[in-house]
Amino acid sequence: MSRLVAVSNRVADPRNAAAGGLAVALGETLNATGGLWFGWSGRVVETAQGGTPGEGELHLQHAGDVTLATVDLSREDHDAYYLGYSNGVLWPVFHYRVDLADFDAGHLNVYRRVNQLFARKLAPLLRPDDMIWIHDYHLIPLAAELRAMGCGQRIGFFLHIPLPPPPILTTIPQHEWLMRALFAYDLIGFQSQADLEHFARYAQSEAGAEPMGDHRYRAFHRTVRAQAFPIGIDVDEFVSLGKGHEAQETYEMMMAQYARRRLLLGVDRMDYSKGLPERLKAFQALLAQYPENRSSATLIQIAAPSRESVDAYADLRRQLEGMSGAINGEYGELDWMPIRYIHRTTSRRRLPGLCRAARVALVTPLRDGMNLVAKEYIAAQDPDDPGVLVLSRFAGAAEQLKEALLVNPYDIQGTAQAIQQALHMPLAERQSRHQKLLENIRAQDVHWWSREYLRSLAESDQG
Ligand code: ADQ
Repeated sequence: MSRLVAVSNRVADPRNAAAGGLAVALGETLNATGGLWFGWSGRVVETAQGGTPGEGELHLQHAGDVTLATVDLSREDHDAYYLGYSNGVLWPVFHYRVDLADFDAGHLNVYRRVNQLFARKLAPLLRPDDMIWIHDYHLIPLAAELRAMGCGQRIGFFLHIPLPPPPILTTIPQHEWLMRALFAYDLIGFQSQADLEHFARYAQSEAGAEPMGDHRYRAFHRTVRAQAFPIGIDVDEFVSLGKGHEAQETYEMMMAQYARRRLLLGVDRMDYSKGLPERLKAFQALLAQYPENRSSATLIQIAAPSRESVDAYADLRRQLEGMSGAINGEYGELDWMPIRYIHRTTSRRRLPGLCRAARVALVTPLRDGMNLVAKEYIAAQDPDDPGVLVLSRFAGAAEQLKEALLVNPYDIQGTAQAIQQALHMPLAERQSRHQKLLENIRAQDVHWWSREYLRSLAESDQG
């Protein structure tokens, strides 16, 4: 088996399974192959350290058999690459929010320069038969930069966020450059069939690509394989986290406090893609239209701080604070507040307990690559008395989780009705929906995801 080289914006210690995410997904293969994980160190150095601006220092660390290689970034590079282009242009447009994109700020050059820097630092660490797996929108041009330096290894890319259809994608002035860069990979993975279809449509209509069968497309003098690989969670790990002391304690505390009440739960990063204002409006509509929920239903909304130096995120924070205050002011009683809004990260160890205590989960993004909270909620339920998942049809997860109550989060009244249905769903229906959902997230868990992806990468023709 080839050595796995994983590349992502942030790097984690794969021995720390409780970190969740990519550490769990890639840890197994990285360990088995004595792999290398490369990315930004998370450190911003105020002045470039002895070199040309942006020339970051490389740090090598060992985590068991895995090598972690990370690079520092200068303030200027970090701000333009990470905040400016990745999160100021690619994130909003890929989430269909063209209105929030800042195309004029000129961050593209630095986005490219940082990818070149990563390529320069990574290339000397590579071996000829390595298999390289690059993750997410921060690093789209990395393979092209590595190829320009003569790297002929198999290189795959996985996009964790959605890919919008051509009329939206082409609003990015450099869309052709970005898509050409994608053709430097051997395999491109998307979260959903919808994203894959958008890629195929773009490739055909904008790049004149011919579909060649077996998931392959040829354009820009290269052939690339493109497929959907919906990312999953480590179900067993989340279930065992749920048996831990902190999860149990959280569950018991919630059950004691909300014994007479119905608990609804939202857990997200504070991000405009997650549909948080619309969710609060739908909850408000529930209280207005179905008064039996007053003094009874409580929404705990946890919104972890994220990218706070980007304006749109600071605006969202103010909006949510205002809305939750207004709804609590209108409907609150001396002994009941409808919304508990928490602007902090919850410990991952407590999360399963919180999920298990909630009768209903509201996972209602306006657009989401996948959304793992939906899957974690299912994994945390008691199969004998499971809660109900209300899920946006615009989350990648909706392609798999058909037995959830699927909603259009822009339709406030429709979402309120679905929440009401969830709160009153008979036990037998809850059980049968949950059983199918659990089978689904078990069949396509995170280990399935990395296995399938790496198998396809190993099989893909090069170039
Ligand atoms: P995110 O946008 O960060 O990820 P998501 O998949 O919902 O979104 O969450 C990732 C992880 O963060 C989950 O394990 C979740 O439990 C945790 N998390 C989220 N909010 C939290 C909070 N308030 N407190 C504690 N933990 C929290 C991107 C894409 C998603 C895609 C993932 C993985 O935007 O669509 O599912 O990558 O590919």
